[in-house]
Amino acid sequence: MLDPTYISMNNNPDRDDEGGTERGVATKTREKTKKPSMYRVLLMNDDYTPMEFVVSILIGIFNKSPEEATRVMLSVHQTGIGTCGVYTFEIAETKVAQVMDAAKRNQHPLQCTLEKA
Ligand code: TYC
Repeated sequence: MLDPTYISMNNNPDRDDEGGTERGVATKTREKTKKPSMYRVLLMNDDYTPMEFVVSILIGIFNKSPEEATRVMLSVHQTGIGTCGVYTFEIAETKVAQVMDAAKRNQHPLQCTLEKA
């Protein structure tokens, strides 16, 4: 999709074109930049990972407040699955890896995945 880009010329009274004769607004077209695809990071419930560990993951990796982290953790605990956040692919992939690494290091079976939003 083409879309006009406005290039400021000498119709701004605070600028001059050094005695030139340009008038008005020049336009050129450019390819519109595409919005990146977004990905949901999902947390799965299990029977063994401590609630406090899940809350600490949501605070430390997903930048949630303690209150929001507790709300998300309880929702996952009650429903089986929940969204930690929605990110571009690279960020979502990094967060999943950080969760899986922390779970492994602490010997918890916590599972985290991503899906296209
Ligand atoms: N169900 C776990 C427990 O009772 C807590 C828990 C919550 C585990 C969320 C994983 O994604 C999870 N200790």
